[in-house]
Amino acid sequence: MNSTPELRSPTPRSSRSSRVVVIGAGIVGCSLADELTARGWNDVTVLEQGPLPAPGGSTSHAPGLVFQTSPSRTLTAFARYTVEKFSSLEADGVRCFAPVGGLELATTPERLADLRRKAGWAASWGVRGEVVSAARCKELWPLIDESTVLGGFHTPDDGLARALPACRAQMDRAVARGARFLDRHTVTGIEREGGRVTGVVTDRGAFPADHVVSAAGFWGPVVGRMAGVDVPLQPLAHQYARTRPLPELSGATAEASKPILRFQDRDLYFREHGDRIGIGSYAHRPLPVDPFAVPPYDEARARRMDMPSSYPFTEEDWAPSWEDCRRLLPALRGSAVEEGFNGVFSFTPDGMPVLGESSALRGFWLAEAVWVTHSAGVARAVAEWMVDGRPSLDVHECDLTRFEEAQRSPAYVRERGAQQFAEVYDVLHPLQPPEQPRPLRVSPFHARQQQLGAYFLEGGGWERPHWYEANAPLVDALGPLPARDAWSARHWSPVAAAEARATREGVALYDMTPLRRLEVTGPGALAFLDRMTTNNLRKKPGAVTYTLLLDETGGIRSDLTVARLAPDRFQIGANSPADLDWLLRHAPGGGGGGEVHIRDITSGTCCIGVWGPLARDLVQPLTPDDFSHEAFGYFRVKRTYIGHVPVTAMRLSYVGELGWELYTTADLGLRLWDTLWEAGRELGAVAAGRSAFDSLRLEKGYRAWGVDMTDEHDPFEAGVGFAVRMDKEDFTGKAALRRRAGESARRLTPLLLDDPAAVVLGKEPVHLPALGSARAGGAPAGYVTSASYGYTLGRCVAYAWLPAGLATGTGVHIEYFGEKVPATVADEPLFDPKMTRIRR
Ligand code: FAD
Ligand code: THG
Repeated sequence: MNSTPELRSPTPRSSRSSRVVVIGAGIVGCSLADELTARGWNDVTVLEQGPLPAPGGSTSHAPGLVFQTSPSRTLTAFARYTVEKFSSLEADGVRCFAPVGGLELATTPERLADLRRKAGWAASWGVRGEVVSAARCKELWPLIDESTVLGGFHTPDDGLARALPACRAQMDRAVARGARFLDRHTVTGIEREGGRVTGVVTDRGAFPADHVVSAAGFWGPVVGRMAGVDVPLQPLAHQYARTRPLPELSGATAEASKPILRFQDRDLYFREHGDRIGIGSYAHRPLPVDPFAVPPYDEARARRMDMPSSYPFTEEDWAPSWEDCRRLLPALRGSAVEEGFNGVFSFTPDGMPVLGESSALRGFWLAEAVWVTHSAGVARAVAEWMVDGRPSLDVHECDLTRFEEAQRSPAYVRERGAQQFAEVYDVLHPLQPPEQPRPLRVSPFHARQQQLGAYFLEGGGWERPHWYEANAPLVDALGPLPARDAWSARHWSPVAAAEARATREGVALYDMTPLRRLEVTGPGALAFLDRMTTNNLRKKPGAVTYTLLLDETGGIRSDLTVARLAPDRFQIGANSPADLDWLLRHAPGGGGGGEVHIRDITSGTCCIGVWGPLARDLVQPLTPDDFSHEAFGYFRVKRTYIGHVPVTAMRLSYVGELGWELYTTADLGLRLWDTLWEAGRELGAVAAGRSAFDSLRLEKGYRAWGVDMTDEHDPFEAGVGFAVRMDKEDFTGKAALRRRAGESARRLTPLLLDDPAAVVLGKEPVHLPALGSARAGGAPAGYVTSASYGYTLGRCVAYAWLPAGLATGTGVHIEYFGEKVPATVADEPLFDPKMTRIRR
């Protein structure tokens, strides 16, 4: 990977002399030392408060089950690398991975369906797996009572990671390359100067460093506090027990021979330990642990079951699970638990790891809330990030900057962490909102939305209406809609179809408040934004530009709208909190100076999208300005008034209709809503929600960053090359784009499902029958990113990463719950390709 001169990062890169201190010698710290030294960063010191080789963190007693498949492509890729790497590692002659396979059981139809969905993810992300019969489950695990089992998901390449040997093997390699591991060193302080980390202090002296990585596991918040960095993870205890030897397993020579087993319907998992069975349970109440109150390692007390990360076994929490175990495995009826403990590990508000460099303290990195399963993949990503400036895999779901400020309070982290524990094995719909804490963030229109019967889901802490029951009477006029399967009918309503139609035929109000807004001001603002993004921003005030933030390899960091409000004043429509971090990180003076000043104005402002063919009829009478096409063109911005409310009006539309985004301050939001609502009455204006919004944007082919495209993709293969001006002087990523131009073998491809009644939801594998890839067990050609029913088109629209060059009309199969759903490669945009609806 090249580092191009236009990237001016405050972090020193690729200097062989970077001194790294890693805090913690659990599986993450050991893997990281290995991955860093493998990249030539040999000045690595790992500081560990406990004694090696089993210092007493979560790794010291992790049973090491590795189920690779997850809804997250990133986590699955992490896990695949762990399996690959540990399979090649040995310590004391012991292989660090035992490929016994994995088996997940279904005892309810809902779970069986979910396993079919999971088989889809496995195929999409490249893990072998197959949904199998109850009889096959019994063959694989003869001790189960299969009478209540409906089927299972068998993954032959899953298995057991031997966590401590894997620590040893990676530690030894790192040490051979020059790393140091110092145990019985407790880090007590993080030293910094001028916003950068300079080293750590321990009970046995100070260690200067250019980079400090906290791999302190569930102690993360404690180390974070030393650095002044919030670490959003909640430690919780989880019960693990081993039975007495079972006669049924006597004579077992191997540590384990049967697949690792999950019984999610009862929140349980199992593995063999020779002739005993190890059982883990998530069925009990959440048992939060205060990381600040964890007793230090006590040499006198320490045994495997008595370490800082293990608390006494609470029998009363175990009892109901034991009954469930004995029902599933009748051989346990004559047995008992021999030893058990409540082991502590980390849960984050969204269940994902927290990785990356802190924006509050440069050079201070986090690699926390990581399972053994994902440890090697995480370590590789963090090492690449430190050495090369970015991981090769898209890790935005794990980036510590993903959390909104409102999602970092201890109360939020505690509640959501406990919920993640409780939901670990639940069948979760992709739209399922958290129950608590809600409502957290609401737009100024919230009360009106409630009056209209909004069906709220949640995103980024925001309450977001998906449709409004007040529009239910419009459904009758639609004609019959295809029936939905139970899964795709969740968090969905036919009212969304009515709202989509109202937008295409009349006018609708969309609450766009959660759309992130940044303000960039100062004499250096234009030059800065021009250098950071791909499109031409050197236009007169009044212009809005769709443009891309690329990283130095040409990968898409985000797509933005940049409105030039005044010569030195820009308003940016952005995606995630990471965009703010990225801009601040690269701005002269850190974005807080007079030259360039960057501010997130989302919370203090609000936005309504007024879209549809009647949008002009609605807005024009309310404003003193001329909103005609001639006076207020497409992708233009004006400061004006709507009734009493001063607004910034931008003429653009993510739903592909005539109209405006109207921005004002939060205090005036309700007035803006009411003004538009009153005026809209005679035009039949409706409020419309995100369900319609998603459908309309996919018909129009507008990409969603983080879903359809990420930093793994370049603009050309993602279909947003039109926003790149290669003739522009220079911008981050330009040199890399020139190098990779035309190389791409893949393309974000629009698909239309053939059957008007069929739907898919996203993440499904796509097969190309013409290439023979639809054979049973054959690897898919790609996977769906976004999908939504296109109510205007009368077909479900899906976008998928597929081999480049597929002709329009090519037939494909999308695998949905194990069924092959035929679809056809289409020309985009699928709707209004001549833009006659927007430009008029
Ligand atoms: P740790 O192993 O906790 O390492 C962190 C280290 O940092 C510790 O050794 C600690 O002593 C050290 N440290 C902390 N503070 C300081 C300081 N100030 N100075 C110096 N050193 C410090 N995962 C799976 O993938 N599969 C499983 O089957 C599985 N089962 C589990 C069962 C149980 C009962 C438990 C408790 C966890 C299980 N996990 C499992 C989770 C997994 O064990 C952890 O997520 C993983 O081990 C975390 O590794 P780590 O390196 O981040 O943390
Ligand atoms: N509104 C505003 N900012 C945004 C979004 C938004 N920023 C983030 C995200 N959404 C950006 N995504 C898009 C995607 C497409 C368009 C606008 C924002 C769009 N594209 C037109 C097209 O492709 O035909 C116009 C492109 C052009 O003329 O350059 O409108 O929703 N404020």
